[in-house]
Amino acid sequence: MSEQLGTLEELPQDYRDAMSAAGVAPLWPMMRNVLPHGAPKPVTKPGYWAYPDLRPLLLRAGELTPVEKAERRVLVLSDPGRGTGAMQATSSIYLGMQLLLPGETAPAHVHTPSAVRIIVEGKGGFTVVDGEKLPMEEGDLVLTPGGEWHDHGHEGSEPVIWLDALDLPLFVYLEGSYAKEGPLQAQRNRPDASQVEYLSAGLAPSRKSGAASRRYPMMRYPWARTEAALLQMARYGADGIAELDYVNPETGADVLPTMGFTAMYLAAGQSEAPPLRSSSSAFHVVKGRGVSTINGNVIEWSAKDTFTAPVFAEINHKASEDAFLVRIHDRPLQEKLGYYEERAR
Ligand code: GTQ
Repeated sequence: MSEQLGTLEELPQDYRDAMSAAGVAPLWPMMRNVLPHGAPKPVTKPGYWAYPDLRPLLLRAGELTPVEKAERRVLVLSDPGRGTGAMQATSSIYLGMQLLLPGETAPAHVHTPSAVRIIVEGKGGFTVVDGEKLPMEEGDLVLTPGGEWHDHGHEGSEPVIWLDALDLPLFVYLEGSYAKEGPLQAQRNRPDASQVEYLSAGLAPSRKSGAASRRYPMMRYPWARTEAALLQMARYGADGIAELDYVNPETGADVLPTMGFTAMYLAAGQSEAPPLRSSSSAFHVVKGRGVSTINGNVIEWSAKDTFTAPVFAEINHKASEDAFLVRIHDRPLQEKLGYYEERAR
């Protein structure tokens, strides 16, 4: 194995010109860029977005740009490693903070990427997915899987703000990202599946033999239940830490093909040093306060803040108050590609 590969500059100019003219280039000067030794070299840098900084900017967007002019009134959280305007927070995860004002609707559309909302603030917002009206309460996780029609509405009296997480970068990379517009959906006359069919973990509606189940049977994960489940786990665990993955209640699989979501609880004073993971991640703080170090960057976070970690990041969390976070990651995608990995520290 040679350590030092040949460079472009070593090659005679006439040869380089001839290669360019023929539309080819030598691999060896670029080999290590695409196949670095031992571990990837991510472009992504740890990012941190304090909610008190984003909120007034988003509310101002509400004054400056009517929803009709925006379709989705969103401020995109750009990876600092790629610069402002980058449509991605990590290699595979897009994050945006979306505002809907009372009485507004965000028109119905369907697209190839999947989206997930984590509700940050406000009452009365809802998303309709495939005819099912999903209330948006603080901390709820709401799925709008790729290929499902969705529109957003607002019946309350205060602004509603939520965090969008999409696997959009992947679809852009694949040149597979597009949307179709349509009329607002007729809503089914019943509460969403989290309130009707999947009220309790371990219980799923019984079906006639052979009856097909829906691909996405439950699209809203109410926060109140997530928090109660985390606290109950932590109560009977050893160390004041609990993690729960959001799963499809019919299959136990991750909720979406590409993105995974994990609810985390760290009791005040607890710390956690997860293994180095090949997945990139974003952390959204639902409640509490603490400090995380991501590749040496110290991030002091509190409720409603968001921060990110590149692949194989060294991550340390410490809660100064009881803290609840949702980790958004791309493990499901990496497992499908057969390379998800965790390395001990
Ligand atoms: O709410 O459907 O942040 O389509 C970006 C693209 C939100 C949405 C985003 C979208 C949406």
